[in-house]
Amino acid sequence: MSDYNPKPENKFTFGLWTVGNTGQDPFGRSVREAKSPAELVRLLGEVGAYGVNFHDNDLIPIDATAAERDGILKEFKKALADTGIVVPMATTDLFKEPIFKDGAFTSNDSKVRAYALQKTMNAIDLGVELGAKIYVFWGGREGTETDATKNPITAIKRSREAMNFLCEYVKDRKYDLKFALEAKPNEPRGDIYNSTTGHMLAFINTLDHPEMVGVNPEVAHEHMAGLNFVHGVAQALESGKLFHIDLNDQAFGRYDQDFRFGAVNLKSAFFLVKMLEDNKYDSSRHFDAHAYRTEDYEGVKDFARGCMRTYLILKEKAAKWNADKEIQSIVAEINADDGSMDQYFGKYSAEKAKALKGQVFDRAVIAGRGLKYEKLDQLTIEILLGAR
Ligand code: GLT
Ligand code: MN
Ligand code: MN
Repeated sequence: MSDYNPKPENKFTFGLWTVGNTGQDPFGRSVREAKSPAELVRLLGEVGAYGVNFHDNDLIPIDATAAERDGILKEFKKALADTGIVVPMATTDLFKEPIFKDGAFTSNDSKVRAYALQKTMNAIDLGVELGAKIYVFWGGREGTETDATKNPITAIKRSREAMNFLCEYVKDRKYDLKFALEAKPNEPRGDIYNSTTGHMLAFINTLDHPEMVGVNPEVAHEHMAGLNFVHGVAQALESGKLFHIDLNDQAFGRYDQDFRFGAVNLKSAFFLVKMLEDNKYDSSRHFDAHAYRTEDYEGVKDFARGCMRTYLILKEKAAKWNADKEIQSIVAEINADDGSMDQYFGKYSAEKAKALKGQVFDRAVIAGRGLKYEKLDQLTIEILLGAR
């Protein structure tokens, strides 16, 4: 049994906005005093995280003077150096300011669209200066409350134009930086464009430099849409597009809860961790979540430690699942293949098609076989419950 202590190779990261969340919600004010970016880095150092991510304005307030900016950056860099915390990812706040009330890259107002590009270029410069290799785009305001207001086809074209422009900017500056697009179905807009990871994957293929762009799926966002997160992540992984991941938890059908990883759907968290580990996923494991509003900063540390600890426990359980003889014998049995159909698979040929059309299948015999999935799932549950 491991000590479940996080190690740098786990690449556990937190956004400044996660451990820095002060508990403000639409119904209530902050319950924790705000901490500076440097203080948050030190908190992350204390709990054993690997990295910190930020929006431009989490680090530098939007109206900061040049002198204020220099002071904040100096303190932040010192905290990074003192703690060994790195900055793997950065992003732009394109949602908080009133100017983005109707979107950024998809706004009907060309001044808003141009400002969003300018703000993002500046934020990319800042992220790269601090070491970021991944740049996340979460289009929180890119949507509508009513489709009377914006043409959704125009919105897709505007999103594409912005991504193409910013990819060229990165190339022009010779930055070593990739983009990761993060989907969400709704909140804060009534409906957000490119609402799921699947939409994003399809959109990426229409860009001028698709090789520079991948996805950043978030557990809560796919669960809000009622989807199986593991399947969405599988599609991203299989197509080489899983550049980053936002881990948290969420009850189905609720608002964006951003709970501690594993706090709600343990089984789905287990299969997610198993898939990431089995496939040697090697980018950040970013916990995009925050502590309950009931907590003080000790509770915030409990929250952060809890995210990492649950991940490591599930990783251990996944190894147990892979090594369990009974489980593996069922897995082997349900995947057993006598090779008698090999001739029909693989590349199409007219001969194969003709031969396959002539093959006789005994449907009743094939369908009559029990698949032992009840047993397999129960064994999985017993591993999760610590009974195996
Ligand atoms: C915001 C959102 C997250 C995104 C962040 C990146 S900010 O908190 O809820 O899901 O990942 O912009
Ligand atoms: Mn997120
Ligand atoms: Mn979220």
